[in-house]
Amino acid sequence: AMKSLLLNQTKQLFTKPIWYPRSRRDLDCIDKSHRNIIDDLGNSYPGSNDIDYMNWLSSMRNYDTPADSDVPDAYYPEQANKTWNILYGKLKELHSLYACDEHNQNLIELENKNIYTENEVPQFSKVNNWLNSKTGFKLVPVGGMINARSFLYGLAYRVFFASRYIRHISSPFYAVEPDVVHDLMGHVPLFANEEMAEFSQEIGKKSLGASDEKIDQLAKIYYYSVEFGVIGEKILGAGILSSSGEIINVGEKKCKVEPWELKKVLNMDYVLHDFQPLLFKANSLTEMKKFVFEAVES
Ligand code: TIH
Ligand code: FE2
Repeated sequence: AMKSLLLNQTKQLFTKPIWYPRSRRDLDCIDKSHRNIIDDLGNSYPGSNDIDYMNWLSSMRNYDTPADSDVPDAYYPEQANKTWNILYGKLKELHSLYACDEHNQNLIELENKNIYTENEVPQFSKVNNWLNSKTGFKLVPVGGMINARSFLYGLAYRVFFASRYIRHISSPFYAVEPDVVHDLMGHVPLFANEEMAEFSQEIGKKSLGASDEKIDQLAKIYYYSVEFGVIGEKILGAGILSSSGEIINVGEKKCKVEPWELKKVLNMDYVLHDFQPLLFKANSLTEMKKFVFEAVES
């Protein structure tokens, strides 16, 4: 026993504790470099042959605003607003049929308050004002998909790292990476819901200073609840709600849906650039919250 005690103490001396943010302001020190999906996909990245679009896209990826201050407005060319317009109408209609009530209630409120309109991409400043009055969640722009640890650290402080660029107009119905439509039409209405805000934040809190292995588990729990969860017969996950193609695929029951179970979730492989083959459901948002709280404890 003595020997193992000594061994443990020696180990502690040599393993550096993992730094983690203790406040929103500390989030400015995390690694926000993002995956380069354009390099991954090359010519099959939608819009890769549209030079004006690709230039705009790279300018939109190139900014970094502090988590603690207001988000400056972004510039959207006419084509970007047109893409938004096409998708906004289509998604609203599909959400009324297939999205969970908690999502729809808040989407209607955003529209009634003129925060969302069909002709222009909404600016984060307006959205953040509203979110702040609901749950205190805040959108902070990043250039693309950042690493899981950094992303989860944001959630611990009700900060959601989000995209301001929009998918190319040539393929509006499915995007290969999260964009502003995904974040505004998928995530924002649900982050204004306190239960959803609570379990999202809980995933984030458990990530603070966690081992790499634990981070991988938390990312899967996040992915199969917040991004791709199902509630009863309706859709919860933002990854589905922002793609009209995928909503229809799930709504018409072309995708398998099984009861949410941690063991199964942790055994899944991510599907990032295509429709999901298998999703997991809870009977209500309250039950999903319970599943997530249990899952992050283990
Ligand atoms: N496929 C989603 C959409 O079309 O909006 C975007 C993504 C969310 C998560 C991964 S890719
Ligand atoms: Fe997302």
